[in-house]
Amino acid sequence: MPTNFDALIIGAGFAGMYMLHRLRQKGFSARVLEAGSGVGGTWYWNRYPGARCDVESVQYSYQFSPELEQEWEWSERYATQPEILRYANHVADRFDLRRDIQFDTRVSRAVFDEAASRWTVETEKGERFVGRFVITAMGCLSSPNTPKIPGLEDFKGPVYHTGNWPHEGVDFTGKTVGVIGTGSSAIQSIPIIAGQARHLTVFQRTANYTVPAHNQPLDPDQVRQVKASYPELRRRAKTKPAGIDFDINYASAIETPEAERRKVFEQRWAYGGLGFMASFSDLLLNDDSNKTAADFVKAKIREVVKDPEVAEILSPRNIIGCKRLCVDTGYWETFNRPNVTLVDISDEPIERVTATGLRAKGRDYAFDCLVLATGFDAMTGALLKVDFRGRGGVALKDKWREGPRTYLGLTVVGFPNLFTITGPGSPSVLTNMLPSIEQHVEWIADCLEAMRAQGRTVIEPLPQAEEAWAGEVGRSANITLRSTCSSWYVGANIPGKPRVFMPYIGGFPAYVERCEQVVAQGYKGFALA
Ligand code: N01
Repeated sequence: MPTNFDALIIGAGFAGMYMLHRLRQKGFSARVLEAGSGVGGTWYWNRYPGARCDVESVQYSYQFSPELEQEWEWSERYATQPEILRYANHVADRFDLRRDIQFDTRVSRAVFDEAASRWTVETEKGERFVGRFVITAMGCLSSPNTPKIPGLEDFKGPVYHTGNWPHEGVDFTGKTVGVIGTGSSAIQSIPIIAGQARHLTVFQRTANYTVPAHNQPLDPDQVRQVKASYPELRRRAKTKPAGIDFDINYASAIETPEAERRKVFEQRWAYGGLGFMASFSDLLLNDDSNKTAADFVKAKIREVVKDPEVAEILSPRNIIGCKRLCVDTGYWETFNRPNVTLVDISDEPIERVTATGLRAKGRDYAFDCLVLATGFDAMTGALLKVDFRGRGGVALKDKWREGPRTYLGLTVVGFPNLFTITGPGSPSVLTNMLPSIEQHVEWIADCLEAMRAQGRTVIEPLPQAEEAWAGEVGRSANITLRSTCSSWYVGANIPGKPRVFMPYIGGFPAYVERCEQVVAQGYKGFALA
């Protein structure tokens, strides 16, 4: 079996699959190394109950193939995890991708050989592959965070992590369950777990904002319309900061009269979904504007949750949209159920997990099973699990000790011929991941093609280009309120992680324009050898 390739791609989620397809189209040899036993990345691992995408299905899909767009039929406004995984498998089959994907293969180390200008990639099983280029497609939210709660290993029952859920599923019927965390994964899974469990106790450290999904089956007429006008939908989406075709209201919330403002929020609430944050253009720029939206949501919580004390605990104290907004189906309502208890641990961490449950705020709770909905070591976690060694044997984890630094979120000084799809410093998690992935994949494939045409074999960003880009990522983050709270965007959920706002917040259109300018100016900011 060959072990020498033009490119080695790490990960067979949406990024890795399309990267492989694109490189093949351009006549490059490539091999994908994937830790899981199947394609799908995020959608392969995150099989917790209620998992679905909160970007609408007709937008959370590939656009590189009009035939694929036409033949695939989404069934719901927001696709479930099983449906998205079926889609990923369909893509793998349709484009005959599996023959170049090696499954059950976790990459542990990648070393750049300066003399040969090639990477050697090692796997946990001790296999070695050589590639001119290494392209990471490992996802931004793919390294599950298991907090170091004392005693976690003492618990006698099963412990499940939402980000690494058993493939056979879990039936909570008749069980007592404890859930730790109230982020997106918890907010999606809690209503379903509550519907099965004898009793569910939710441990909440930070209350979160969530907006109703109003999910529904897609109307066939609507699907026909979308299919007839996909290019137009995609074009519109690409003009929006998040790469999602939201209707953005460019008015200021605080400057809009109260009655009118309320009407706008009500309309957005009734429509549902992440577009709520586009109710007004200054919700993440102006504290007073933000407060109008936050107060609106808190009033909704009080309307739904019958026990005023519980409603108060569920009401977030930070600004709305600072942590990633959640989208739910029946989340607040769940706390009206007699079999659900909410425990506020904002002022005191969980003391310890015990053999039979856990101890928090001086009280013991007993469970049959425990669910950690505790998120991910975002954006850098998966990358730094691989021991990348660049020029002079320098480790990526040392280079990024003070936080990640990249040029365009795609390349790193000292790590030639390494590309990071949706890497830190790119819009990635602040956008619809699919168009962001496609834009990176196409940029990288075009770059490799241009290098081949010019007889170049090594590409590396210049230190001043990386420095300038890091400055721009930081400056744009500081303009918005988004960098002000303790979110995974800034690494605050991982003890000891440097606090750096990791994604580029300047918006998808501005970012794409910048990437295109770099190419038009002869790969400005790069040294090509
Ligand atoms: O993770 P999170 P997630 N003790 O980090 C709590 C995407 N996603 O898996 O906020 C007690 O948001 C933590 O508390 P705090 C989406 O981008 C998308 O839910 O740090 N609690 C928090 O409540 C999302 O943002 C979809 O104070 C602890 C929770 O665990 C991202 O993935 C669906 C704790 C973690 O929330 C991550 O979401 C799901 C401790 N020691 C996810 N440690 C879509 O629909 C952590 N927590 C596309």
